[in-house]
Amino acid sequence: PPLWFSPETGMYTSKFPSLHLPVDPNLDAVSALFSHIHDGDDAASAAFVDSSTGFSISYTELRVMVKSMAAGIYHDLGVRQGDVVSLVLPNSVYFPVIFLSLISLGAIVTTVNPSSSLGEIKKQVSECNVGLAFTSHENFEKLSSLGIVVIRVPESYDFDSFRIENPKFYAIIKRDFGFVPKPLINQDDVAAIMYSSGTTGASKGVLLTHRNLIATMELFVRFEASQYEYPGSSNVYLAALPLCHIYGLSLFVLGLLSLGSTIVVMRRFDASDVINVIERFKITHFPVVPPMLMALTKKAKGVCGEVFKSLKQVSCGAAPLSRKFIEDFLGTLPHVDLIQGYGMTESTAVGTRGFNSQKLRKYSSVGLLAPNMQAKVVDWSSGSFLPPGNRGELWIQGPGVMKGYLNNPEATQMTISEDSWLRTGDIAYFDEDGYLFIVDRIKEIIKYKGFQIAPADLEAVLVSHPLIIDAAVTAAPDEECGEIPVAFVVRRQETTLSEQDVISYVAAQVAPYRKVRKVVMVSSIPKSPTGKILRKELKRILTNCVSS
Ligand code: 4UU
Repeated sequence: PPLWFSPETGMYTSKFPSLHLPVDPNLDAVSALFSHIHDGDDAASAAFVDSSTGFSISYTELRVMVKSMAAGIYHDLGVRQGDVVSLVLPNSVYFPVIFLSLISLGAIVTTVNPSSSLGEIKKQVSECNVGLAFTSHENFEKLSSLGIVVIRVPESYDFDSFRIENPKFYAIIKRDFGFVPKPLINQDDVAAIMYSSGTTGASKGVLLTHRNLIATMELFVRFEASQYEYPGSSNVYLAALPLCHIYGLSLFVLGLLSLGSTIVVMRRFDASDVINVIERFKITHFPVVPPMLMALTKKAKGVCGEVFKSLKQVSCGAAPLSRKFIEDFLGTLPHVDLIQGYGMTESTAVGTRGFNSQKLRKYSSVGLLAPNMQAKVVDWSSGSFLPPGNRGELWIQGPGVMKGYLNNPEATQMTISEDSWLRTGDIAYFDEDGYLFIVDRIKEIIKYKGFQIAPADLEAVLVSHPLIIDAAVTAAPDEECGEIPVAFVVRRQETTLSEQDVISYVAAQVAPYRKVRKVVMVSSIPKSPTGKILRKELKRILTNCVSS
């Protein structure tokens, strides 16, 4: 057997030597990050650039801004260690500044997708006990209605103009350092609460510690860059992934900053604009989700190859990438290295990456286990641990794995075993070279364009309708979006409630990406004797509807 698999324990270990992670128990993630940035060339180069205006923040300025902002948040807003603050923000160069300032104070950040509905925001704000939120003008009214302190983050990067238009934010970001007592932060203190539904049920707060954030920085981002032939500081990354999701957060708010790379931030992904941005800013690396890869390929077909001269690597993750998308991309942009990565919110995005993929090009693999990570492939009927070449549920272990779910010991216990294995809910196998392939998902989540949708969240909305007796939600495959949510609905006998009525009802209460896109009226929901929805059965009904 290969060195990286033990038949005795059934354990896969990373093929890469372990990295020494910082041992100081009182190292916080922000200090860990800045410890890698030294005065000199790196400090003068741009950390962030806004893709539409070209406004930029150098590493020197970033360090100062994070300190000023931390002082402003401490003195003017009264935030203290352990307080939970919500970021309901689209991508902007201020997002990372606010995030880092907050966690440097020992405060905890919970990120909310800015397209969320009032109900969704309210749930998260109350579960996390949020007293303060940073948001953009679109969500200002919504958040203010929740009776918490709300700080509006300006769209403008012209300090002189927002000093007048938004003096509150100006005062915070431009504050003199003054004296801010340095809190004693333990690596095991929670720094962020991200939302995920895990393997089952409604979406839950994932507790990520400073140790987890340091792990993603070191094992996912810095390790990958150490495998390149060129220095990480020379790379220009395009940040079009949402910063509120773990994939974007790990890269653009944490890891890449420790390398001195330049990050060009797009407010939102726009395929037509992306080509111009790649050319204008000489983007070298572009992390995407599958629908973005497809859109990029489509646009690239009509464009002269010169435009993409700078582009070295496109990395894709968060959802399965079809062979068709891969082939189409390779045929269109053959000079660009394409790799996949795999991770979860619950593992702080640490998992596998196509590290060093120049050697073996296995495009449909999600890559090799990151350093310091272990895995098992578990046979779900016998519980035995499977050797390379065999499919089973993937379990992973290592310093990226979350502390647990917020206020939910049952869900934590179901997800993390006693000997600290994280059950991923993904079906996978390792090949004879140690490359991981994700082949299926047994957990309930639906992945729409890489975003998570928890069926249980939509089911709760559906059954709140007075004319709906029962409901269940499952995924239908979709070429462009990966999967779309389909609702099975049992309506009151005497009503004329239509499919469109159901779609509109849900759409009014959830973020646009989470809305139900198809409705099937049924006379009952298939359930087990204990009342659990039989999701496999739903999938079977769906396949029959499509084929008949
Ligand atoms: C098939 O989506 C994420 C994290 C994405 C990520 C992390 C590190 C991408 C690239 C990278 O290098 O987190 P969640 O919590 O939203 O969703 C996690 C789930 C996984 O359990 C799996 O079902 O998303 C799915 N998934 C993938 N599926 C994630 N990456 C992949 C992938 N192929 N490459």
